[in-house]
This record gives sequence, C-alpha cells and structure tokens, in this order.
Amino acid sequence: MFTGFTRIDHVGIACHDLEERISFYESTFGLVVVSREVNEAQGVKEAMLHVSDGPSGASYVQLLEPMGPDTPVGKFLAKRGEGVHHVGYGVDDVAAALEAIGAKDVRLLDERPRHGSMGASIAFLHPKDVGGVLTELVQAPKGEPE
Ligand code: V0V
Ligand code: CO
Repeated sequence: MFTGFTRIDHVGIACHDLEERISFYESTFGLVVVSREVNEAQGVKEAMLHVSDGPSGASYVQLLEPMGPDTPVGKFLAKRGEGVHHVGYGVDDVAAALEAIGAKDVRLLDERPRHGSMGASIAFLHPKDVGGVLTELVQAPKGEPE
C-alpha cells in the first residue's frame, strides 16, 4: 500500500482575477504571498500564500488564474466557477509515488514529474479516479526549506 503522504502541501483555488483574490486573502486572513509564478506548461499564473510550518514542511494556499479558456483552470472556471480546484499532498519521492499509485487503478495525468511552483516536482492524478478531487503530488526541492 502507498503510505507516502507527508503533509497537505497546498490547496489550489481557481479564480478569475489573481490580484483581486490575493488582496482578499491578505486582508481577510492575513496570509502572506511567498511566491508568484507564471507556469506556461500548466497554463496558469499562480501565487503561493504561506499558511503554516509543520514537521514535514510548510503548507500553502495556491491561487490560480488561467492564462486562457483552453487550459485546465480556464475550463474548470467555465464549467464550475471559482472555488477549490485541487489538493496537493507532499511526498518525499514523486516518481516512486507515481509508480505505487499507478499500480492501483488510478489514472496518472503525468507519467513523470513536471515543474511546479517554487522548484517542486509535481504530478497530477485524475479527479474521476479520486472521488472527484483533482489530486497533486508535490516533492519539494531537496536541501531547501519549504
Ligand atoms: C476537471 N474535472 C474536475 C476538475 N477538472 N473535477 C474535479 N476537480 C477538477 N479540478 C472534471 C470535469 O468536471 C469533467 O467531469 C471531467 O473532469 C473532464 O473535465 P474537462 O473539463 O473535460 O477537462 P479535461 O478532461 O480536458 O481536463 C481535466 C483534467 C485537466 C483534470 C484532466 O484539468 C488536467 O490535466 N489537470 C492537471 C493539470 C492542472 O490542473 N494544472 C493547473 C494547476 P464531468 O463534468 O464531465 O463529469 S498547476 C499547479 O497546481 C502547479 C503549477 C503547482 O502546484 O505547482
Ligand atoms: Co498546485
């Protein structure tokens, strides 16, 4: 059995206007933006807001604005509107996690790790095989605090 989740790394939240949503999280919850990136391959502009530090690393809220309608987040917004888009779990070794979870009849959207926020290696699991939850595996870069 796969037992490699170390923490909730982040919850991904889809929004139409990244700057507006960041302001809301800052002014309502006092969260602080620690990273902003454009990820062309994933079709998003995103910001990570730090929530807490734990023994296995930090956890974040990831705010996501699509770069166009024909992107994962763009399609999600059109179909479902703003809200929770995915859950990202921390793992120590994303390639090993993919192998173990792929053996369990869960479709892997990524056969191998891709580039994620703040230097992480990431991979997604199909929401239809995870009870309707788009699930992301996140391996933080080695040797750096998360
Ligand atoms: C789509 N569906 C979802 C969903 N997105 N269900 C739950 N949560 C989501 N986020 C459902 C959708 O309602 C449909 O079900 C069905 O899946 C097929 O959706 P679709 O609109 O036809 O779209 P597809 O099939 O073209 O693409 C859906 C998938 C795609 C999940 C395969 O979005 C994908 O590959 N996502 C992984 C990449 C990603 O999301 N990147 C953005 C975050 P019904 O309605 O037919 O029943 S990037 C990120 O997090 C980074 C960089 C990071 O953390 O560092
Ligand atoms: Co994410």
